Amino acid sequence: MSISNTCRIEQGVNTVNRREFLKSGALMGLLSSPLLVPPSLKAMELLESGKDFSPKNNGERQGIPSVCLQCVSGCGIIGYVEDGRLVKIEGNPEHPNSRGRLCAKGQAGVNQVYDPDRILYPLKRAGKRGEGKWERISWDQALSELVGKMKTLREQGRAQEVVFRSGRNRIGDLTERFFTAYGTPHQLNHTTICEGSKFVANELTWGYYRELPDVDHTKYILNFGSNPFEAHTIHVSLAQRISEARVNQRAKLVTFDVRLSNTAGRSDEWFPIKPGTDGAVALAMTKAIMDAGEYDADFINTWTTSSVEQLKAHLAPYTPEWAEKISGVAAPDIRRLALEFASARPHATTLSYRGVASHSNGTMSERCISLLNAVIGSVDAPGGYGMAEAIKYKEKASKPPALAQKSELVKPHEYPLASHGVAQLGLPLIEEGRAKCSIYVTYVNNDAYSYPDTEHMKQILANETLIPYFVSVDAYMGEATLFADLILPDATYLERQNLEQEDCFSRNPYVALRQPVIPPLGESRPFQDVLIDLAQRIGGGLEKFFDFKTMDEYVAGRIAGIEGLQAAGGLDYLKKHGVWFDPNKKLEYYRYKKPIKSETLNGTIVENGTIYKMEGDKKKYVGVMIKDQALQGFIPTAFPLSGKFEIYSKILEEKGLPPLPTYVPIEHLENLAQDDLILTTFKVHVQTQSRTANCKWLSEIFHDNPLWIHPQSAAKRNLKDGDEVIVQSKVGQQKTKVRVTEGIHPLVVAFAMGVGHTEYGRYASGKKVVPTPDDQGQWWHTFGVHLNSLVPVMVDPIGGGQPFMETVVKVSKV
Ligand SMILES: Nc1nc2c(c(=O)[nH]1)N[C@H]1C(S)=C(S)[C@@H](COP(=O)(O)OP(=O)(O)OC[C@H]3O[C@@H](n4cnc5c(=O)[nH]c(N)nc54)[C@H](O)[C@@H]3O)O[C@H]1N2
Ligand SMILES: Nc1nc2c(c(=O)[nH]1)N[C@H]1C(S)=C(S)[C@@H](COP(=O)(O)OP(=O)(O)OC[C@H]3O[C@@H](n4cnc5c(=O)[nH]c(N)nc54)[C@H](O)[C@@H]3O)O[C@H]1N2
Ligand code: SF4
Ligand SMILES: [Mo]
Repeated sequence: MSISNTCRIEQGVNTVNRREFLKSGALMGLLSSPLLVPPSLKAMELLESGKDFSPKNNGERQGIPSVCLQCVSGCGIIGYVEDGRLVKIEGNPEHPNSRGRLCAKGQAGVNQVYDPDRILYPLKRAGKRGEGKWERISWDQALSELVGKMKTLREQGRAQEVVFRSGRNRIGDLTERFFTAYGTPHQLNHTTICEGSKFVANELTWGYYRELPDVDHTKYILNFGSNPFEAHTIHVSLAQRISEARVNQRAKLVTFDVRLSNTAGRSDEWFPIKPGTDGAVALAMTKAIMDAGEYDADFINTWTTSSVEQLKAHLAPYTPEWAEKISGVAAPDIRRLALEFASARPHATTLSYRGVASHSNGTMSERCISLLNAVIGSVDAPGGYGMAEAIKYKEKASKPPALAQKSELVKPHEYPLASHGVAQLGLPLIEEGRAKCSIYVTYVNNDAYSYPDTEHMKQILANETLIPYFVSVDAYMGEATLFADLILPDATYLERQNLEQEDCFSRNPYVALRQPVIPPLGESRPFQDVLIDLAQRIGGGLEKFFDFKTMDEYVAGRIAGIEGLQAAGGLDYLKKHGVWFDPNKKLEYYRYKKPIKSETLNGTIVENGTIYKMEGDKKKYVGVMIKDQALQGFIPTAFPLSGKFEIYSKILEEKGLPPLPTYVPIEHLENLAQDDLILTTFKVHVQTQSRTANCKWLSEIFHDNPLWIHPQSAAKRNLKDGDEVIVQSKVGQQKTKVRVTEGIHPLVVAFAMGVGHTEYGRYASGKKVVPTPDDQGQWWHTFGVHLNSLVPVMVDPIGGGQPFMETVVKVSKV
């Protein structure tokens, strides 16, 4: 059963492009998400012909390998170019993670390049801020204006009045280099409007920010609030492996989601859980496992900071019956699933994402979920809850020294454990006066669409006293970019260059190259090149840290220390193949048990069982003593951990927070009034966040997002499918339509992210940015409703995450 909105394929126009596209993947995807399209024969032929995708070998049609950025997953692609025009994108079969598969969004990347509303020239504001009137200017004029302002500020000792914000920034190494050399600590990211709380939970518990479930070998997946068949941050690579595991080793997939997502619909069992209560279910499952004696005592007693006795005592109140009252998941099911999960050990793993992380108890709930893996000893086991490892670059170019000033915008002092910052507070704290902002520079960012309380965010962006000068580096007219004073037209991801790595489910760490498959259109320029240029123009020492002339030179410098890649041919190899990995070097299982070489132990000290090396007055983690052996342990990243799996967290204890995984009820969801509902939000298979609704092929399939509502809740409000409603929260109200469906918890209403734009060009909003007549047969004129203006800015007090999935609302018929 498909629960996505019905598409209108039958009624659309029949251009050749479109038909090819549908044949090649989108239709198949719609019928059977996940959208996994095998590489075509053409790609296979190329592969067999000596694995060389370089243009000269392929005659008229050039195939250039690169990396997709329609979402964050980093799938390998091949862009096919005919007569200088990008005509098609397919999967790169050499890529160890995506293995030649691509989703519909990946294929629609062609649309990003040729979007008729794309910004191709530098633009200067000509009317009032946000009015949408622009004057085309030259690059020289644009950069002179910006450089003038930035130089003056810096000379006056006010470099910290420049605030930089990026969203999906894949050149963070360069932007950090630039803005640190310039002298501002205010470099905001978007992690906490995404999955920040999950990262913090993992960093507090076992060091690495994200788990790498070994789905290839797993027999049991307990999925709390992720939707890997449509979303998840490594979507295609994960979805294809879950599908295979279910066939190959009959792995069982159990999903907890407030809504019948496409993953829930294709799971063995789906539980419509009450929002924000996953932690309670996970704790009750853990208790059931402990009570039945189905736990791994050795792992708990040896490798964690807790013990079987302590855990049993702590879990005593968390009975399945207790969890049933909180979550709505029946106690017998909780017991049964817990024992099934434990009996598959160690080939069993949890999977979780934003359905857990995007709550005000996100960090704690995520810790409850990782505990499940610890008690059954599946941590880094075959088929279990693994850990990725990145290949380290050794920067050749010298790096600017760290700045002494810390940023109150990036890391407000109230949230000392929010290691990835608190992105949603960035603009509100400027308004509060926490830091002065004279120039706001944004890159791949959309505060006015993707953030909570968007009407308020827009007011801040419109306020020239708070933000006197706003420069947006963008390729499209995003809702935030509309407020800019200066727009620098970026090249699309198909026209720019950077290195890429994502956690690889085949346990093959790899390095991939995103490279231009065609030169930038119009006068657009990759921001990476602009940064190199700006550093020279601003000078004053910045140029020292940008002593490379081109991205080629910089990228070659970063990979110079990777021996295997160098032996294979370095940058040339990456340009030909798009990706490099050492097939003989798979991540081993149980790496935490690896002995430490005796020479590494020279000059180390041991404190409470943790081995350190002193670097100046700083203790650097080396390993952990286990039964008189020096072993690698769980390597800390953001926090000073012990090297054991920290079920008991001293760091949390010191902050007065529950040191053991604990269920923290979400107060405002506990005290709902009779007619209150909980507004949640989700991703769909063919749109990504704020960034793909301009793709004609995608918006043709998905352009409307009526609010999902359960028949019982609809009946109480006298609503039928398609009726108009007003949704009201404490920060705003908005009109939308409803879709009545059994596939949602009766207390919940849900809207899809990705559409409902008010800008972003004709295909996303009906508004033309560039007045060309060519609409390529656009037949839809509804664009959905985005409800982020109803979501209040909130903060998970531990991990800093923005709770997007717990807005209390009233829904009434218009
Ligand atoms: N309601 C709701 N809100 C959500 C979510 C949700 O599920 N529901 N999800 C959250 C999550 S997980 C995330 S990660 C965030 C995502 O937040 P977004 O801001 O949507 O995502 P990004 O991809 O970081 O930034 C996209 C913006 O960058 C600009 N852009 C697009 N392409 C380019 C380009 O090639 N170059 C440059 N320079 N700019 C470009 C455009 O203005 C575009 O709007 O949203 C969060 N907000
Ligand atoms: N197609 C597509 N793929 C994407 C993206 C995209 O925009 N589109 N964005 C990428 C990014 S940046 C990210 S961070 C990932 C996000 O990947 P996911 O986290 O997998 O996706 P989401 O839709 O954000 O949230 C997952 C699910 O949480 C459910 N949920 C809400 N509240 C609760 C709850 O209290 N408990 C439980 N158990 N479930 C709940 C929602 O119904 C939703 O189905 O996806 C990435 N991949
Ligand atoms: S999953 Fe993401 S990276 Fe992979 S093809 Fe789809 S949009 Fe591109
Ligand atoms: Mo995200």
